[in-house]
Amino acid sequence: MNSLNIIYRSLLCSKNIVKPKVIRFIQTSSYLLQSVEEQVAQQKKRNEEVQDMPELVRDFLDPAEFFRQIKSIGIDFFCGVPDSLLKDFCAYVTKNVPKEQHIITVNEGAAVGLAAGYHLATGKPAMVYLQNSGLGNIVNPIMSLATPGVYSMPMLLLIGWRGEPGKRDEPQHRIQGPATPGILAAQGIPFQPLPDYHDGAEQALQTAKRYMETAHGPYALLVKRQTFLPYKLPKISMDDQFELTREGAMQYVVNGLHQRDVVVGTTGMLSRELYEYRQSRGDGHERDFLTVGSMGHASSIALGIALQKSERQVFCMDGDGAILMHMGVLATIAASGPKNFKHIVINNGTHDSVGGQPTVAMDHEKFSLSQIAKGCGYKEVMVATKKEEIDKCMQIIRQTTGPVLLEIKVKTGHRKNLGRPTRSTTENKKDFMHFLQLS
Ligand SMILES: Cc1ncc(C[n+]2csc(CCOP(=O)(O)OP(=O)(O)O)c2C)c(N)n1
Repeated sequence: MNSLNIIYRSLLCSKNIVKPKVIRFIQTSSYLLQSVEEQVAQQKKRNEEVQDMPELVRDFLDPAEFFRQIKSIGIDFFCGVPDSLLKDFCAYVTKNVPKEQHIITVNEGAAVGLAAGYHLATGKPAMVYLQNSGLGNIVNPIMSLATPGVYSMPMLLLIGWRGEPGKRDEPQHRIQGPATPGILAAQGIPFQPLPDYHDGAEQALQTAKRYMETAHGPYALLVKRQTFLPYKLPKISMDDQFELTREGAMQYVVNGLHQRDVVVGTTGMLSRELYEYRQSRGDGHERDFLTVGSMGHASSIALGIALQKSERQVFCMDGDGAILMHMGVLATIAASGPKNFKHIVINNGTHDSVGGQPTVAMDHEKFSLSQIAKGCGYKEVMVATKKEEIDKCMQIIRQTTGPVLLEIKVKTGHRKNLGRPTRSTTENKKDFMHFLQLS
């Protein structure tokens, strides 16, 4: 038992004299100090200790075994957008399923379309995996294509249930989590939580199979957090090409900004890193709008601001996964042509914030974000990979008429001790709007 655990246990014994807040803090710290593997080992030990009380046992699904169970109900094709709650299963699929049978799509709606095409060609259902944040993206192709009332396309939806009631989570997930069952019900999709033990998972899959065979529609399994045992993606070979991480690149970009510049940060860890960097510089947070949810919409938010505040330079700090999710907006930005729109895309070739699964932007030989932006009509595009290049590009970009895009190619990865914004979304919005009004 480590020393924090000992302190925690002795605090529990003297519960009456210690405030609950203190206990919670120490419990969290102790948890954070352990690796996932250590936590799983500790849980297995606890399971052994409570052998005579099976109701206290905590189970996990082995991604490999769950994958075998899915195959056994006749599913061979997998597609979707990765999620942190599904990361171990997604990692297993990414590593073990051939490319022709597994496609990481740019958004969740595209995955439903892909599964529909697969069904048309084979008569079989596919699996579509997604975070519940992506439910909005599937509403149209579910309701107007896959649902039994239209084309009756069976498919198995595996949905990461962020914000599950009763569990701590971020503001946007606390809204989407409790609403998730209702959103599925409104679309006529039957669902159940995925059990975290294999017999239960087997039964759930059999129910899904029967529904897909009889009603010929989508069926959903809701995945609660910590359902899967850890499964790590092998190191991505392209990683060593670049020296900077997303966090480092973001810091050099921020160093090149002026006092009155406005930033819209994309969904995921970039905004969290930006928040911490502002904190460490003693900058305040009023210059940044953090797009906590709404993946893929940071650039539209920045466009909306840039068009109204033509005297301010508006920087959108985007990710490759996010820009791919709603890429059509690049054409809208170029066509509406705000001179003050400055688009910085930090391309790590992965969905780093939810487990590091690759995006198509990883293949730098075949795929070029800067050329796509140019083709859409951006006035200027630039590419940087090193600190000195970013410094230089930031000087040029401020003087260049927009819309302009700087793609910064970096390696994947992040700090393990990255925090989350401690200020509320309401405070952030208020301060940001006030900052925008300053002349
Ligand atoms: C509609 C939607 N789908 C999925 C997610 C889960 N999600 C949050 S961040 C993220 C990855 C973002 O990738 P990228 O833009 O490349 O940024 P990175 O994390 O690599 O910095 C995903 C898939 C989400 N928040 N919203």
